[in-house]
Amino acid sequence: MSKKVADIIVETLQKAGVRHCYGVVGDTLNLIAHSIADSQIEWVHMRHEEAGAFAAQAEALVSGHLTAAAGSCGPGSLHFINGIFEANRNRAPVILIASQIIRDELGFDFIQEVDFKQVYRDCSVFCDMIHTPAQARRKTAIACQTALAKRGVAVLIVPADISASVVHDDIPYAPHVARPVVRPSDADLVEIAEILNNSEKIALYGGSGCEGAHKEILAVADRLKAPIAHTSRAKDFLEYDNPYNIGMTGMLGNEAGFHALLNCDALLMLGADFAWRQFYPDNAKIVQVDLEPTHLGRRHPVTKGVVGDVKATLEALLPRLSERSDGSFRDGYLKRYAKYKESEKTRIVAGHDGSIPGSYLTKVISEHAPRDALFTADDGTPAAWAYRHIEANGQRRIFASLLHGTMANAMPSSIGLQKAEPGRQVICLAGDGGIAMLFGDLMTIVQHDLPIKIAVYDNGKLGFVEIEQKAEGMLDTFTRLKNPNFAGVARALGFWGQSVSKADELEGAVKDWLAQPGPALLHVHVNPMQLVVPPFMAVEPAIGMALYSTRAILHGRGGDVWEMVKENFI
Ligand SMILES: Cc1ncc(C[n+]2csc(CCOP(=O)(O)OP(=O)(O)O)c2C)c(N)n1
Ligand SMILES: [Mg+2]
Repeated sequence: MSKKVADIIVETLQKAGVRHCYGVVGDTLNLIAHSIADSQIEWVHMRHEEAGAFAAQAEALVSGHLTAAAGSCGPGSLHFINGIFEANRNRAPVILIASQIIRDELGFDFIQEVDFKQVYRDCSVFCDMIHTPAQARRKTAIACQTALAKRGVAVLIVPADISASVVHDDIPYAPHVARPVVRPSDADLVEIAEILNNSEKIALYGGSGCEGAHKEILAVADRLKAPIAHTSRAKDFLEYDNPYNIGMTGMLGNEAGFHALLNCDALLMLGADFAWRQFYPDNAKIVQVDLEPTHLGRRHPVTKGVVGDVKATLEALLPRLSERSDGSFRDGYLKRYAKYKESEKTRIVAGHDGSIPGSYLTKVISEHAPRDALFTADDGTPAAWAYRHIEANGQRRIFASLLHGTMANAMPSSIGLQKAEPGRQVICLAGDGGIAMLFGDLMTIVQHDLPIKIAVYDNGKLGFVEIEQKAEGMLDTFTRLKNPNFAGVARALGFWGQSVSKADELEGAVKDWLAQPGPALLHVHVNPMQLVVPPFMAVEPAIGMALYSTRAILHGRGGDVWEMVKENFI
C-alpha cells in the first residue's frame, strides 16, 4: 500500500503511545502538522518552542508515555534546545521532530539551514535524519524505541521533501520496549550482605531510582536499624509514611541527613547519583545499587557497586541481612530530624513587619493544595522552598530543574503536567526572573484553557544569584529586576490575577487563588532579603557573608545588611 511519509511518521508516533505534540508550525513542518491534525495526537500550540520542550518532558515524566515536540526548520527547531537538554537530563522519553529543508539544498548554506545532528548530539539518546522515504517507518520506530528504552530524547530530522513523498509501505516496523527485572548476581548479594552485616552504623541514601520501592526500602531500613536520607529527586518517593526518614542532605538538606551520611560506617546508596562530592563520607564502606552501570562510583569511590533495580535488588537482599538489635545510630538521627521539623514551626512564619518570606508562602500553599497536586518550581529560591516546605504524601509530585538547573522551567512544565493529568491541580511556583523568561507561553495556558495555578515569587531580583554573590563576599551585581504588576498583566492575558504583600492576607489569597476554576496567577511580594541557608554554615560562605556585610556597609547600604540579618538570623 502507498502512503505519504508524513502520515507514516505520525501513525508510528501514535502507535508508540504519543498523546500530545508541543510545538510551533511552519514551512517544512506543515505536512506533518496536517497529518497530526488528522490523527488522535493532540497538537499543543506553544508560543516559544523552548517552552514546548519543557512541557513535553514534564508530560513524559509524569505519565511515562512517549511525548512529542515538533518544529519548523532552522530557528524553529533550534529554539527547543534548552528544554531538550532538560528533557534528556531528566531521562524523559521525548521525541523531537526537527523538520529540515529539502535534501537537494542541504550543505549549501541555504536559508534556515541548521545541522541539527551537530546541535542535538549532546542532549539526546538518538539523533538521526530520515535519509530516504523508504526508511521513514523503520527510522521513526527506532527513534521512538530508543527514547523509551534509553529514557531520553530522540531527535528525528525530517527533510520536507521526505515528508511529502509517497512510498510503498507494508513492512510492519514498530517500537518494542522491554522492561526486564534487573538484579545483581547471588555472589554480589552475598558480598553486599557481608559488608552490611559487619557494619555498626548504617545509613541508607535513596535517589530517584527508589520510585516504586517504598515498601522494600523500609523493610531493609527496619532490619538494619538504619536511618533513610534521600536526594531531592527522591523526596516524592521516600519522605511520606516513613518512620526512618531523616530528610535530605546537600545544600537544601537538613543537619540530620547531612551528619548521618558523613558519620555512618556503611552507606547503602539506592538509585542515587547525587553530584556534590563533599556530602559523601570518606571513611565509610559504600554499597551502590543503580540500574545504570555508568553511574557506579562516578561521584565518589564506592566499595561495591552493583547493577539492579532497587525494588528487585532489595527483595533479593533482605533474606540475607541479619536483624540488628542496636538502633542507637538511627534513633539519634531521627531525634535530630524531629527537632529540625519542630523548629520549622517557629521558623517558617510571617516575616518581621508582616512581610511574606518565600518559605512561608510555600508552606501556606502546601497546606491548602490538594493531596494529589502536581507542583513545578523554578530554578532559584522557589525550587529550594518547594523541596523544603511542600509536604510529600505519596501522591504529590514536584518537578524542578535539578539536573540541568535551568531558569524558566516551571511555568512551561506545568503545561505538560496539566495536559497529561487534566483532573489534577497543577501548581507552578515561579520566580519573577523565571516567569519573565518565557512569559509568552502564559498565552498558551489561556489558549488551551488549562486551569493552572501560578504563584509568582516576586522578590524584585534574581535572588538565588544574589545569595551566591553574597556568599562569595560580593555586593549584589546585575540582579535587580524592575517588575510589572504581574497580577495586572495576567488579568490582561485572560487569567484570574491578584497581588498580595501582607502576611495576614496571604492565607485568604491562597485559598481564593486555588479555588479558581480556570488559569489563575497569584503575584506575591516576597521578602527580598531571605537567604537559603544550608544545613551547616560552611566556612567560606560565612566569611563571604561577613565580607559582603562589610562591603555593603562601606557602600552606605548598612540597611540591607540589617534587613538580611533580621529576616534570617533573629
Ligand atoms: C537559563 C538560565 N539563566 C541563568 C541561570 C542562572 N540563575 C540561576 S537561578 C537564577 C535567578 C532566578 O531568579 P528568579 O527566577 O527571580 O528566582 P529567585 O531566586 O529570585 O527566587 C539565575 C539567574 C540559570 N540557571 N538558567
Ligand atoms: Mg526573583
